[in-house]
Amino acid sequence: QRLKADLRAAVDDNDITVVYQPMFTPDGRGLACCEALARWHHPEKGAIAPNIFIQIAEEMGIVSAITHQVLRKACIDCGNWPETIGVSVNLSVHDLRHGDLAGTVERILQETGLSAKRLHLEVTESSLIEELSAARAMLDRLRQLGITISIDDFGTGFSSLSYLDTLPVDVVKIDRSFVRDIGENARRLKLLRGIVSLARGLDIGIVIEGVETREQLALIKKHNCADLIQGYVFSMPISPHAVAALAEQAE
Ligand code: G
Ligand code: G
Ligand code: MN
Ligand code: NA
Repeated sequence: QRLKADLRAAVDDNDITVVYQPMFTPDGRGLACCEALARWHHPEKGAIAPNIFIQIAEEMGIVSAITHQVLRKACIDCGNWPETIGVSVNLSVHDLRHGDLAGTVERILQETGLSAKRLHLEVTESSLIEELSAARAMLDRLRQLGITISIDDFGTGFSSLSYLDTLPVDVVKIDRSFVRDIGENARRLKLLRGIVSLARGLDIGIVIEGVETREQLALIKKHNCADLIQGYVFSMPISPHAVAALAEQAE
């Protein structure tokens, strides 16, 4: 109960902060985009894990206020990076169900001056499947603005691969569970390659998440499994200033 009151206060005070995890081309040279990850530093308890406070916010019905706060901060921070770098913001299932997200996004882009082409929005596979009929029109509208829509945690939501071509998405972010064992288990690598070739056939971009080791990276490169890589092998989530520094160094 106390935590709920504290979270409400933090959201009201604009205290949710954002860190960024870069996505690189597989050669590690091109920094293409950064995923915005919400952080809450509790005055006494310290850092609270995002999956915990996001779930509390969902229960309290205030998660969209967090989405809007993260969106605004992400658009401002991205505006300070080189133009080739985009930013990717996570949506909650509530954002698909309630409110006028497309209108809010449009307003935030206007106010911050960020080009829609630089903004990506991530919806988890499970929330997309759950809310597809409600979300389709809104996602289509966002895509018409020039925003990129990604399916997050792809492969964990039990959607049928056969209808990937009907979803309003541009990119799949393949869940880290598909990468974990590719070095040890030949069947896991085959499964990953199968998903990748399917997405490629549909002109859908591919991000592989949770790449931790050089060995995993080498296999992904060898089999040309990804357009972009996000994972500890390249970078942890970092501050907006660190992204700018990294971009400079990469140039
Ligand atoms: O870095 P990590 O521990 O940040 O993130 C844990 C989980 O919390 C991930 O599944 C991530 O997608 C989710 N998450 C992080 N930031 C946000 C956010 O701003 N909104 C939503 N809905 N989820 C987020
Ligand atoms: O669910 P989502 O894809 O939004 O998750 C982002 C989460 O994944 C964050 O908690 C981030 O810190 C975490 N993460 C990022 N890279 C790695 C990695 O290489 N390995 C693991 N285990 N987690 C990662
Ligand atoms: Mn994500
Ligand atoms: Na994910």
